[in-house]
Amino acid sequence: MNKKIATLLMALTPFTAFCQQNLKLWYKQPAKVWTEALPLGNGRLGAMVFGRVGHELIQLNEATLWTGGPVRTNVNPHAYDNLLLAREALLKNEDYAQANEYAKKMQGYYSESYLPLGNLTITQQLTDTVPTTYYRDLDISNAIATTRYTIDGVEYSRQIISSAPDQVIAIRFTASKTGQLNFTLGIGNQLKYQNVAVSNNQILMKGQAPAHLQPNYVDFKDTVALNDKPGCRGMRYELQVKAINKDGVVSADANGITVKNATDVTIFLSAATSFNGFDKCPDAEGKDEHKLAKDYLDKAVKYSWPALLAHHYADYHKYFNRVSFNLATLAGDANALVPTDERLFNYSEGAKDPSFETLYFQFSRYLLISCSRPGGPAANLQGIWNKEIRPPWSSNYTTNINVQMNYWPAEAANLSEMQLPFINFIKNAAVTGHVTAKEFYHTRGWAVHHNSDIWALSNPVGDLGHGDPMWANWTMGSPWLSQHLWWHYQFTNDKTYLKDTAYPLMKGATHFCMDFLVPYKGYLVTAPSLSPENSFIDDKGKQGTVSVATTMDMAIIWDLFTNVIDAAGQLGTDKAFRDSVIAYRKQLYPLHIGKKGNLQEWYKDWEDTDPHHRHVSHLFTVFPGHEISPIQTPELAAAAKKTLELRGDAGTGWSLAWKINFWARLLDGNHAYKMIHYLLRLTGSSKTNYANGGGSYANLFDAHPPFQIDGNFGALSGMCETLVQSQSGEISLLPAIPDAWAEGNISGLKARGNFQIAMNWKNKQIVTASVLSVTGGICKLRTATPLKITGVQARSVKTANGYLTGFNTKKGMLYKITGSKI
Ligand code: FUC
Repeated sequence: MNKKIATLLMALTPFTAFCQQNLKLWYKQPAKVWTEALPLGNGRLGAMVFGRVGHELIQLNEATLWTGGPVRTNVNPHAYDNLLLAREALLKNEDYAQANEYAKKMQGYYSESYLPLGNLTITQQLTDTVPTTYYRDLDISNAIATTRYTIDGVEYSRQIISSAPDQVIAIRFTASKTGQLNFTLGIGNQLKYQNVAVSNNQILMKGQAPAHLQPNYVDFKDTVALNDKPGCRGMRYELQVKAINKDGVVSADANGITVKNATDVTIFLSAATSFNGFDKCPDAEGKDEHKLAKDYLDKAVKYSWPALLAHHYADYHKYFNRVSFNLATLAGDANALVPTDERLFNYSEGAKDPSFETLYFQFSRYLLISCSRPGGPAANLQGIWNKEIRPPWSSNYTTNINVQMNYWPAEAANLSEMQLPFINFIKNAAVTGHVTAKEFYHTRGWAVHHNSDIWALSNPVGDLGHGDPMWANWTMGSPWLSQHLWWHYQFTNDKTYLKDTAYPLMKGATHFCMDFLVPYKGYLVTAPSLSPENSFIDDKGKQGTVSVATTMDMAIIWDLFTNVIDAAGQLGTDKAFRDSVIAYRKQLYPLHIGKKGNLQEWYKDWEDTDPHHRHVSHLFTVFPGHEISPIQTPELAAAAKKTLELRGDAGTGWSLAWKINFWARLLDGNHAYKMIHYLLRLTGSSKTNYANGGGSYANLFDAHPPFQIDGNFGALSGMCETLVQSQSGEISLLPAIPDAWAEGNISGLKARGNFQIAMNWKNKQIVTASVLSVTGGICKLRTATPLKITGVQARSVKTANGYLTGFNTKKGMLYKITGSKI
């Protein structure tokens, strides 16, 4: 961001009487379990800080440390023949069971897994194990975790950061009395590893990841071992630890680093892997992980703690400080004095705590800045935080909702750069997906299925017939991923990016969809087709999953076609292609309202096997799509609402988060708010629950359960959607503001067209607001009451749904707005 924009942004911050809220997660006791530990990250190096007294545990991750290597080609030469057979079974015979069998024969291999880097332990020699004072926190306005305790009159303090500018994790350990620090540092991992002392204050751990690992749900007994079979060996990794002491004595051997009689010690952790891109063998063609880690470390150790902090804060604040959000609260700052676990418990019990909601909002922004940085891999199912050698669902990328949800809030919450790793992943997936499209479907373009990984796997998973087609064979990855390519353009107005990056990829996904669609009874349909992970009861009373033209398939394709038509129009290019997409879009099997008044999920108005299923895939049309809206398509919006009512409010963490977005788009802020409450229910369970266990852990991580980060990001997106929406060519201010948020202010939210919004509201109506037009263009605002725009001739026009105020903006100009009562 240039200086001028930064200055203008400062001016955006509205003046209010609210106290600046205390953005900390804090606790009165150490973490017993991982979901009580506090996450730090610089996009690449992740740390989970337990804050223990005598035996500190810091669990570590490096974002590129995965099993496996580049994807194979020609994995299933029979796939295409079985596609034709599945189509015949579906379109000629309506034999869904038979189609299911053919679909199994269209499968390739499973994805790989994301791995932990290891554990750092700090064993401290203390005269007592029970401290007289104890405190730990995560300060999300500065991205720093602190643990403080007093024993025998000595206060010990550990502060820890994961620095993006210096690419190390740094821990400053101090004692309030001279020479009282006595501890040993150890490092270990569940992977095979070897520890070596490098010098008298430095050790390193090196190891290698397995060349392949089956997902945990496939073979629970499989042991994790280096796979030496011919071909590409697994990824190498290295962790280097160095202690810099101001006083006392430090020594090191292969077992660890020992510090004696010190007062102030800074510990540096540097790590790297041999990962060298999705298409390079991480062993034979890998990077020099030792040199990478050493170079980061050698550079960082030259800096003092204050210098490290200064670099870290400057970098972090650049992103985090873009948005401020406050809600009026009668409690003032009192709730911030309650420890976060208790606060979450009170909230679960129904306590009103608006500043907890804004803390959660900002925590999700914190998480995105911490787990997704330009140049690194996309945030996976657990962001970058994983302790398991065989993580749930491989901690990979699931493309039928989860990985997209990670990036739903990136643009609106003013963290556009954090979406770049995802865009890079999509680019890679288009490369492997091109081969998949050709080999499995004989189509142009690129195809991606249900799961992917750092290698950009794109084939249908299932190990050649062992996966259930209801998830394994889902085909709509490339069109759904393409939505994010388009959003990034819509929010940035970057035409060069549109022309060189987004459009060619979107066109490739469009080619795949055009070729995959088949004519059937006067329409273009998908066959085989799935509504992710859900099943139906057909006309004959039989349960099925593989069918024709599910609503989600048609909606995702409609979305891509609509976006690519718009993109080609904006670039003034490809007229013939654009015309053909328009013609295809007209023939898509349309949306239907079912007998219960709901939006139909399937080709026919079949019953659901599980009416409360966690996936509400057909409402892609409402969010993240925009085919249905209460303003433009009120009948369909009513049907979507009915669908949500029939589905019920319960679900997994991500399902609850999705429902916040649905209700916001349906302009029911109070129901959206109800879902926020639902998601912010304290749970300690890590036992997989597919039905109704969704909630939040004591460290505010989302609980599927188990932990999945998508719910954190989905909830942030939903909160943004209650405040600003911009999906239909206008910017709606406070479109679904809940009663509980009747008064508040926010600055720095983004809207499509590259506008930055600040608003101050009371009684759910705008008092003052401002729009910063970053790149110029027409701005159309929809509000409940008329607006005045300083220095601009603009009239608010009354419509059936509030007022519309349109005006032309100039690049870099800030427009001040006042609301008026009706
Ligand atoms: C999809 C969901 C599951 C889980 C998994 C990672 O398969 O249906 O609930 O979130 O992704």
